[in-house]
Amino acid sequence: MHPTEQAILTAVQQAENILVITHVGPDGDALGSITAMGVALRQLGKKATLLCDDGLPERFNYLPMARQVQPPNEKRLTSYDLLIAVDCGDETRMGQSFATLPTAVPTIINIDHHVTNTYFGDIQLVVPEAVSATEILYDLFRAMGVTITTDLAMCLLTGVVTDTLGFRTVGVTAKTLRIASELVDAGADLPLITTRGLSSHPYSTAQLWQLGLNNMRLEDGLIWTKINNTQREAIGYNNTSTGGLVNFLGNVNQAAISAVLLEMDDGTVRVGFRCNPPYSVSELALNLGGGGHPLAAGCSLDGPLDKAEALVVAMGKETIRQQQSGFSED
Ligand SMILES: [Mn+2]
Repeated sequence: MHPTEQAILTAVQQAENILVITHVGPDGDALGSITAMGVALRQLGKKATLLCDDGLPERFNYLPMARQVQPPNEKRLTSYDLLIAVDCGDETRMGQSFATLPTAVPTIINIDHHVTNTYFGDIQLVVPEAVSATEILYDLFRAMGVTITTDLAMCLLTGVVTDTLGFRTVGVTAKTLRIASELVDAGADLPLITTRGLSSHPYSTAQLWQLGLNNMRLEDGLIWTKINNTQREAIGYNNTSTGGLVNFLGNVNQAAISAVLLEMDDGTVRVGFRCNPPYSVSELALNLGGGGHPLAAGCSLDGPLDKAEALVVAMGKETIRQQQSGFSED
């Protein structure tokens, strides 16, 4: 066993009450990871509390332990022996679930695959090459002797399928496919996961696309759009993600980088970035106080929306210029 895996196993064995937190505005990998960890800890005879600021969207309610994934509430204990953060590039991604903890947790384990991970915590299992946090968890669980049950396979495959957009992203390797096939062998329902994790969406998401596509602009390789708070509230869209719109825009042939700005009710602006190789958006997001992966990243900016837009457009175009001059030197 790798020393980091051994350290995680020891920390888990020594802990009684374990807190697991995933990132705000959770995606399929965040939710697959937190529920997978919950199922694994339960199998190991541990008590686990699963926290996520924004709860679990209904389309992921097929996940085992889905109902246990909650925003911080009275069910939370006053102290925990161990905190495991999954799919979080930095501590702020854990949101209020972490920020409002009444007492500090003595040991923090950071399990993640974001290239911008800050290596927070006491034990770090950060694997940027992994296509999803659940891909890391698969290897970890195997090393820890956790049995990959059908329940666990459903959680793990959900992360792999959603973060790779159905095995379509550049990081997908033969190993990813081998893990996926192991998970299907263990009983995971791939068509269900693909439908619920990637294809299905509420009408409000279609309305968000309608608004976003109406406002879309393309200049100097940057394609972007914005949705203000009034528009967002009018359609009842209460998610911090862009509902796939930023991916759609990122695949416009004439665009190098795409950005979608979403104004939230507290006045902050959530920004999603996408691009295709050889471009990268992780540095751009990091420079704006966020983080992510080379081809998919994001940040949260202070309002007002027009000011945030001006910043994103200026820095987005500058990123494209700089990266293009880098390509021509090679
Ligand atoms: Mn992820």
